[in-house]
Amino acid sequence: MKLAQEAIERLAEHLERCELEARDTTKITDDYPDMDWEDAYAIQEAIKRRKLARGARVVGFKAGLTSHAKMRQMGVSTPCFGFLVDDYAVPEGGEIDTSVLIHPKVEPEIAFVTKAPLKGPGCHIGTVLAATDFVIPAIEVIDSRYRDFKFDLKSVIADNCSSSRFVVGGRIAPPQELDLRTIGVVLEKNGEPVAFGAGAAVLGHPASAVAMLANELGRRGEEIPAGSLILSGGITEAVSVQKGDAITLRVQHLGSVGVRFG
Ligand code: OOG
Ligand code: MG
Repeated sequence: MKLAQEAIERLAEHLERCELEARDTTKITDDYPDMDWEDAYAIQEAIKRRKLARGARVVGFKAGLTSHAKMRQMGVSTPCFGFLVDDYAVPEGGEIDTSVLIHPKVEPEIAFVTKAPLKGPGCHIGTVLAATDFVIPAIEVIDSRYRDFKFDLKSVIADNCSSSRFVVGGRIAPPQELDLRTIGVVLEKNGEPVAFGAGAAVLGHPASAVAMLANELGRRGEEIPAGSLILSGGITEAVSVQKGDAITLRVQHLGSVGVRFG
């Protein structure tokens, strides 16, 4: 760790204020170029503690930057991991108020819901599929607190990987009934198809993103508890949305899920 606890708490407060007040900021590594990976995750943890103190509940986790399309779009080469709280959940078919967001984008994802704990190191696709109760289509809404979505990996980890909202819906299925590598997804904006892909875009198989998350948490002595919802990462580039847009995600064999921006 390179940063003092006081700086970690101050940066967490700053980033969370930007989230709650829908304000953007420059990336924190501009002011703290020496901060390390541990500092980045410590800031994310301090943001989590602030939310828990206000009564939020952790409902799951997310993996981000797990496809080449996303890594290319954001100019990074390694995935990042964050947490999800109940405040981020939006009901299927619901409306998201854009006035409380900065510059939202949507991503087509496959979400996993676990029935057994997953504890790394040593997790792989097999352990993940065995611990998965079902998979379900998910639209993730990301809203980086950094101006124009310009960040590096440490800054985005500190910012809880741009987490903002998520919507799950459509059909659920046990993962053994599907080939998650070849499963096709179509993302539609106002009825027009705008992005397409297949599950293999996420690290070859979306379950490998969940395995990486479990192994990363394991290094910190934590696990993915049973009953967690995990977003495995955008299959395509993220698509910008504005007030008035309607988004539908269609996933082969798993129906569709939609959300509107008001
Ligand atoms: C970081 C979060 C990326 C994904 O699914 O790749 C992410 C960002 O691009 O702002 O959630
Ligand atoms: Mg995502």
